[in-house]
Amino acid sequence: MAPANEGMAETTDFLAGVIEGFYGKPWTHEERAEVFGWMADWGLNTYFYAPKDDLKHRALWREPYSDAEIEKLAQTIAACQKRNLRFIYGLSPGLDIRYDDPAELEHLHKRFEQLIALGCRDFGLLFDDIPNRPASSEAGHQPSLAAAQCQMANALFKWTLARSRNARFLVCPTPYCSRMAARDVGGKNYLPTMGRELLPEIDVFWTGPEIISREITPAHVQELHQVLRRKPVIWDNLHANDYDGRRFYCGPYAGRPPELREAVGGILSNPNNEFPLNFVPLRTLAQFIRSDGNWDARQAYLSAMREWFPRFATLGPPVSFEDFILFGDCHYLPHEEGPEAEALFQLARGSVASIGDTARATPTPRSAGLRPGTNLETETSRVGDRRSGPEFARRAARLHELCARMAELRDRPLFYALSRRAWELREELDLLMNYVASKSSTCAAPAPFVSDSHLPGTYRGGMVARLQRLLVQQPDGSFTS
Ligand code: GDL
Repeated sequence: MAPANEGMAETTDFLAGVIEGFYGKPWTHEERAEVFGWMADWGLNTYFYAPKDDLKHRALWREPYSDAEIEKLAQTIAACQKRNLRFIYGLSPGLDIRYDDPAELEHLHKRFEQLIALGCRDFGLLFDDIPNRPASSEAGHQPSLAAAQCQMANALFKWTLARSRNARFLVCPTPYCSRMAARDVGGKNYLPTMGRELLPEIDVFWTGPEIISREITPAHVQELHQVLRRKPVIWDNLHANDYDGRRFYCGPYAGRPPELREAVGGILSNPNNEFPLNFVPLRTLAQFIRSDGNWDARQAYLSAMREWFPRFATLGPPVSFEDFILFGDCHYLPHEEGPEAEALFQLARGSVASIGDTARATPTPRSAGLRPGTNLETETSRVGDRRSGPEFARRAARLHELCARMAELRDRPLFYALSRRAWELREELDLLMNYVASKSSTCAAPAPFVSDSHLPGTYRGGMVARLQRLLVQQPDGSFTS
């Protein structure tokens, strides 16, 4: 790691930090104050306020904040600035804004005035996740949605600059990743129009090839740079979990080489909804921002997990660091498990496949065109191996025990953030361990295996689970019935 003053983030206009930009319950003031402390300690410099479900941020964007809300925001802005961090306020008017109505710009001014009065200096206008209606019905006299948004953003930026000299101003486009751009989300030629018509001082957000990008390369970003005529600022959803309530991610900031830093105007992570689960994601982002060329995401993860570990103090005897890593590896990144979890999965698979006649030969990850470690069930299959059984039983029992011990965590907010996921993991391990043990027992009659704790209706039940079983996703992403 480079010493703190050597990282490129020292160039103060490089935005490095956090965007609270997810759907769901916004963080509390106390949680934000805690993240500001982490960021200041770790050398991150920016917090971007954009919680989708702050009603006044999006659904009720025209309504002024009440006195009580202003009071809370004032505290948050003060706490942020006390740490010397840049506070950027984002507003998302795109659900229903009428671009050709001058009264709408007035509403935007009124909201920004409320924020400027609190000391906020930097702003963002977000047009992500809005209806993709034809430009004619929503863009007024503008020839396209992109042109209408650019005109509005330019006007608001100039208005802001007159009140906040040197204001940083960012826009999130309606197509904010390559997949969306390729499908003409926001209309044809949206990005070239934005590149041409948006004032060059305004920054543009980008999430990469995908909304949740496994990798973001400098080459990818440089291509976009040509179109946008500026370096994009990465809105990084790698650790976001608002799209799947059963998961969270505590793996490292990964899949982005250090050279990416030169190619972008900043990197802001939009992480897990559950605030306490973001220690490692943000710690490793900070390490990445400051690293020299020798970046190793796994090493960064292990060192961040070591720092996070004291928070896992329990009422009873300490949990082992080795088991803690296994648990973390089960909640690693969207597209891959950590190596310890992957090894456990392969042991489980080998044990199950060795029982009865279920062993099948299916394509290996490589022949299916996928990377090893991709966590699609259909991707890897091993012919059963009876020797997997004892090792699986040993490791699964350790993990099962750790999940149970989570209930004893002294840090209760941390436990509450983890409890449903730990519970679910424990339930699945319990079922598999009992299944393997029962089927492997030499004196077992060839009877069906039943678990009293996993009964139809209460286990994997409910409408969502039933709907999920109707379609099967193939390794290439397509669906079959
Ligand atoms: C999105 C949303 C974001 C959400 C994330 C993950 C952007 C620009 N917008 O598409 O609010 O948290 O996906 O679900 O990323």
